[in-house]
Amino acid sequence: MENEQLQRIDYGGSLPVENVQALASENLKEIPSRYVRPEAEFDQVSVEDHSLEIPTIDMSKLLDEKHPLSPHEELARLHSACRDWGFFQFDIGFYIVMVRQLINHGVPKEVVEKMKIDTHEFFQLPLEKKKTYAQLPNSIEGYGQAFVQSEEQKLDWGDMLFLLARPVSVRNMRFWPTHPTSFRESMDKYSQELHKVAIYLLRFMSWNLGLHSEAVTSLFEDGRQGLRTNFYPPCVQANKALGISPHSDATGLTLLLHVNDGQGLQIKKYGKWVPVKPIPDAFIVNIGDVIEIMSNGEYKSIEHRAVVNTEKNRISVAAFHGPHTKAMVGPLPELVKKSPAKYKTISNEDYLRLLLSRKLDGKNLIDHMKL
Ligand SMILES: O=C(O)CCC(=O)C(=O)O
Repeated sequence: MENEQLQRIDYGGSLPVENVQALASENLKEIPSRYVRPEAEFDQVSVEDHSLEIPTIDMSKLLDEKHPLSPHEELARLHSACRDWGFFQFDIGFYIVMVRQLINHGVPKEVVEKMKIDTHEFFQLPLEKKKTYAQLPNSIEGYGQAFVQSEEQKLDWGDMLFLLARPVSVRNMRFWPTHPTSFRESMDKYSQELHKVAIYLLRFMSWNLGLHSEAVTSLFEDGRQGLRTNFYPPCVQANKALGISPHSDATGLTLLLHVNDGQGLQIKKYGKWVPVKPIPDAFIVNIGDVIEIMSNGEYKSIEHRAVVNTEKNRISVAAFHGPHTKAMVGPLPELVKKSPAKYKTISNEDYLRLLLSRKLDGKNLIDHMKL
């Protein structure tokens, strides 16, 4: 337990900054200068280029050995999505049908819907109530903003609630909202379901990398899962602000859920920002830095960001999956036998400290890990 306490608090935190939802409700004519991001206005954004739509993976083909179409074809599509894009979407509906049949799964559709409702309700609470769960100094969990490391740093137009959800022993219930009353239960169920999905996907990736099926999953079974709910309020100067700064995810695998129908996620491809059009009821999956490192560069994490709009709130839930704390973060030994290591190997604890001492800035963490 002492060790778990250490695991919770020892990594550093984020400086407290103004609440963006409250700021947005002030009828501002202009946003404060710390939120003005020239790159939001001047970086190139690709429009209506169908060749740049992120791939969609059909989970029913992957999961059903008796599917009339060979799962090999879909495995090959998954492999190229991980290698060439680092991003893909899959339909929750297909997944739910298959998983119900395969592992007697319960009621995931309801789990996802309840998660959406409760997340939405949480952000509608009065500010004072939400602040009950505010981040504390030196803690990465709670309600606030993440990765603010200096008073000069530019800020994102969004608030978030970040919780460590797995392993269950690291949960700090201090930050788990009791309003709405079902939120804790919804988060718990959601966390469990998403962990299962992540393990499935990692198993497929192992096969695709020519590894035995447990090569990656053994590191993630008892791994860390963080749930980050993002709230992006409308912004009077939306073209000058960013909801979340460009970054690649430092963990292994992220599953992103759109709570409402707002569009805002963009990925960087061929030097331009490509808007992601979420398909209704789909998870958007992206490869994080840890999988790039473990796959020795075969799979690539990809830079992404979120933009905001003048009209509507946008809410998303990102579920990050990383290896267990005692794992080493480095290219998998089986892969290094085939080609020389392209990344350093360090302990996961050191890796997490490194992550939390930085601001979000493109792929700066992975650049640091490159040999
Ligand atoms: O809200 C989004 O679309 C992106 C969220 C994200 O990148 C994150 O939470 O790390």
